[in-house]
Amino acid sequence: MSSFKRILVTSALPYANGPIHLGHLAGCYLPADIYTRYQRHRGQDIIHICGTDENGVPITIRAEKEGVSPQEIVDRYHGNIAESFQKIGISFDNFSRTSLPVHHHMAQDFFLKINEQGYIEPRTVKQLYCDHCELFLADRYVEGTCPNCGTPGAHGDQCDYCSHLLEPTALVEPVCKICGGRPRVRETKHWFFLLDAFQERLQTWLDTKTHWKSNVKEFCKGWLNKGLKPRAITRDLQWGVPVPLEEAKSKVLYVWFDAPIGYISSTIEWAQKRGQPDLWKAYWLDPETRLIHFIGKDNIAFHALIWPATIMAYGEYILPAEIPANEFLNLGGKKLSVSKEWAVWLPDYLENFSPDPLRYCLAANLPENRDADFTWKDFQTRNNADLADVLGNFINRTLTFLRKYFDDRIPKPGSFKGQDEEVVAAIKGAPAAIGDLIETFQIKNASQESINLARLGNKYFNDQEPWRTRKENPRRCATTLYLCAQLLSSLSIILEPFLPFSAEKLRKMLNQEDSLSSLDWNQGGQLRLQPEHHIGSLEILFPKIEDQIIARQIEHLNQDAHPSAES
Ligand code: B3M
Ligand code: ZN
Repeated sequence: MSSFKRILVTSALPYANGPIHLGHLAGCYLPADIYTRYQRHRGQDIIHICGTDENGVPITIRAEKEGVSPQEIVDRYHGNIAESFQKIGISFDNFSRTSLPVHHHMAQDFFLKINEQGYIEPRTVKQLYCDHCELFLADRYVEGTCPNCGTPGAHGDQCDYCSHLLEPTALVEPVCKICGGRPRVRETKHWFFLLDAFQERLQTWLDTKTHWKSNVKEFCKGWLNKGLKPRAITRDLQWGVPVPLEEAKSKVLYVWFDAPIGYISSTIEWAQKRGQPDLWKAYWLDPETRLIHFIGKDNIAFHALIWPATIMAYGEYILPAEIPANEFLNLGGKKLSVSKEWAVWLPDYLENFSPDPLRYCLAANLPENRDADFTWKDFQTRNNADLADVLGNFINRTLTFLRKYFDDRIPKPGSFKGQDEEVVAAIKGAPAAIGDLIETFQIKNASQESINLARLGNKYFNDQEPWRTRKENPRRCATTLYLCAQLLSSLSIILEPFLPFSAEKLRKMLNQEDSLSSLDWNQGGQLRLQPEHHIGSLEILFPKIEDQIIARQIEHLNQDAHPSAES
């Protein structure tokens, strides 16, 4: 397990144009939260920074669809998203929004500085224009067949299917997303970031990232082999960060130019809220800060190439040390799709279930190296088998036995032998074994290693037969229950990053009221409960989820979905 002077974790800023769905959680927010909670409990100086992405076409399209202002859309969904993240236990240190003045200021500062450095130039370009809507069609205002993979429904700036970045004029048979009309090509002026000027420096920098995940390395290699090209970073829109140039008055910054700068502006806001307005500088200017961007694979180009080039062009801030991009989470074997309403929304989930079963089900099935699939049946199985029958059962049988035969107290053990030593070794080794997996972003395996501690506990309980030794060999029985209780104490710390709500309840049941801020990860490897320690009251942490509850969710999902939700 390694330590750093400080760690700055960011997770991708969700567009404030709709609720969070399970794909978002599995893509970056849940792994980022598990990683951050773990590092916090090791006493690592770490902050988790995020916020809503409130500029650009994804917002204005939603506003036009609903006939309301963009401000009304971002106000509604900033609140909706912040609340559902809080309820599912994503523990950000700051959750800002890119419509705030602090962000507009930072994004304009970036544009002006990079412009002064000579890495931005104006160009007259051909753009798609809709005469009917009297609008230049950027990004999601136009849709067509992707020239790269042939999938229809590609946006003007990116194909959701192959993640390829596009220019609207490259689309095959483009149509205006507002009126369905055929746009025509018209000239307009935009400002281009000279991304190609950074080809060499990016290649040299990426060559040092040999340990990065192959999905990120392969994607960047593909782009660099094709040769980087200048990219337009302004748009003919009213909503967004105004371009700080007199001759660009009617234009705003392209949302993907300003959004990653939102990581910095959110950190500035965090420092201001703490009453230490300069504290953000240590996180963004000190090369000893370890910057980690948690993202989904559709954001690799922006985070591993364009944003680092932007930082290089600006010339002061640190570059990302890690970009553990996840693949996609599918739903019932089909691609999760907001437009086709084939999604499980987090607010809907939270109305019917508690947070930890979903945290665990997603953590156990994260799309770390390949796409994963969420089904309601799998969710029920993970809850009923792993959480209720393994973890819940081990908690319940140990604490009930202590209640019935040891007067709610931790017994004094005899000498350890055979299987006892195995249990002691498993406890002592847990923090390092599971910590190493989390630190190398193998969070799915880490979740399974953690629940295996409870599996070991059940096996030990069964093999030792305390119900028999209670009469025949009380000393042996006392040793068994002493070690089962130590395993529970270890689990109440080791499980905190994955199941924060249940881990807290378990600590309470063990009468170990460690506050979250004083939790020490390494104590998960110690035999912490002293003989005679009095345990607290018992509760059932993981009620079983019945078939009819799941059937209702499956029906609800199929009812909402457009028939076109493709497989
Ligand atoms: N708003 C989310 C997306 O592409 C985008 C991420 C910005 S991170 C700076 O779905
Ligand atoms: Zn139109």
